[in-house]
Amino acid sequence: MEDTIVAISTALGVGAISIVRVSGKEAISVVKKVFTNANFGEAPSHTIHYGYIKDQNENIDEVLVMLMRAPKTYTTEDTVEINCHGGINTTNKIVEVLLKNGCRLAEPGEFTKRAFLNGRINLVEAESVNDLITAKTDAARNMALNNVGGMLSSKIKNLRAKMVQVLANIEVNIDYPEYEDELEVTHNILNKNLAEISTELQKLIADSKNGRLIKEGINVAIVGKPNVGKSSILNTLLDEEKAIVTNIPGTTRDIVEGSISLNGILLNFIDTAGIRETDDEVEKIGVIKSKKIASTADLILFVVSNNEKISNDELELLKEFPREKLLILINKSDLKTKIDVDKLKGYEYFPGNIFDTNGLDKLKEAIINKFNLGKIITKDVSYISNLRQIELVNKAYKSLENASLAEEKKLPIDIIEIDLRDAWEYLGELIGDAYNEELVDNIFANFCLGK
Ligand SMILES: Nc1nc2c(ncn2[C@@H]2O[C@H](COP(=O)(O)OP(=O)(O)OP(=O)(O)O)[C@@H](O)[C@H]2O)c(=O)[nH]1
Ligand SMILES: [Mg+2]
Repeated sequence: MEDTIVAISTALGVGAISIVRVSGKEAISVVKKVFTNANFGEAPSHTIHYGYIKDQNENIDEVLVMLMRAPKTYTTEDTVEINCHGGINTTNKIVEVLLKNGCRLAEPGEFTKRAFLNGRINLVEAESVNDLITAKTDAARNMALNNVGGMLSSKIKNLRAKMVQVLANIEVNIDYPEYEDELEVTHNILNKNLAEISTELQKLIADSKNGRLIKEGINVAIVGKPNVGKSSILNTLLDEEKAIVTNIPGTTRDIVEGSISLNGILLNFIDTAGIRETDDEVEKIGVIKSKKIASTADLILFVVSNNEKISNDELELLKEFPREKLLILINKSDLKTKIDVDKLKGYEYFPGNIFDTNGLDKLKEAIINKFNLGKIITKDVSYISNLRQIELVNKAYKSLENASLAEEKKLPIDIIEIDLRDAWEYLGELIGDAYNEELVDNIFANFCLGK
């Protein structure tokens, strides 16, 4: 935190402009040493300056430099952003010059980590910055932006405030146990408040499923035996010739991926190698991979051919997958029906083919129904959405349930207090009120360099 850090904040590649960001106590004095504009060092905050970045006497690039003095900056420290020409050599050279003059290269996410450690944003807001950068749909971006702005953390803070009120009430009782009436009142209030908080936590947990869907989308593995038309289906869905299609069984060897947005939710389709017994070494690896992809997918689109009898191998394979994760597409419905659909009794299946887009509309409809996508509110929401957050809210909920149970049994009030305090602490951990250094390092390690 004492070091002055530097990093390229834009993607490294050829572009009109790149931004090199510097933050820390020496940010202004280091840049002053390598910048030709003489007014820069004494200029007021939030001003832009024109000049050249130089390496001793050699000009490196013509730049615009943004000067932002603490504390109204991203990190709350003195911050300088150099807008240079967006060439790889130019940008790297500017970083090199700054390193030579006293900066240290920032770690991934270190600017945002400083914003957190310096108290400008809380942990949930910091995580949302990353969500915003990686958002792939309008809904994901909208949710992340709300959370960067504090929508989710204020929900958590309100819950904690309610808990504190109840805790204070309990404290009064522990301090003045001689008032019997007071104890009765406390139990009544406690009952009502615990129920209220519990409902809100339950809602947070229930909504987190939507949060994950909005943020990560749905992974759909397209699996089945060779030649049933899996890759053709992928191409039709994406409206793009992404995967190779031939009438030779065993065409697809490796996975091919592509995504579309459905009701604002990202569907990631993963086409896999047709599953069959084979002596071909490459195909074997493909088959193992297909099964692995299917086992981790949110949905398995199992493709069979309308034009063939369903084989025992296919029926055996179907049994390997959890039924609730399966949708069966009877492809090639334009061809003569030879399949015996009775064998698919108990499974959710529907016909389709790659020439009739309405058929694939049915597939989309089936996915919408399966994941309740029609009911998900994707606008102006602030769901919890990562595993860390979900785990902590679950822990808070469990502690609260224990408190409610103790309350029901009319156990001594200080026992209830312990559970309630635990719940309050878990939510504190969620927003980073209390944090563990290793955990914080882990969170920010997933960020891009320069953010
Ligand atoms: N008539 C008809 N032919 C189809 C349909 N879908 C795919 N095909 C044909 O079926 C053959 C196999 O298609 P692919 O998409 O390569 O099949 P696959 O399941 O990916 O096969 P592997 O990669 O070998 O596992 C090709 O000749 C396609 O043109 C369909 O709906 N109707
Ligand atoms: Mg294929």
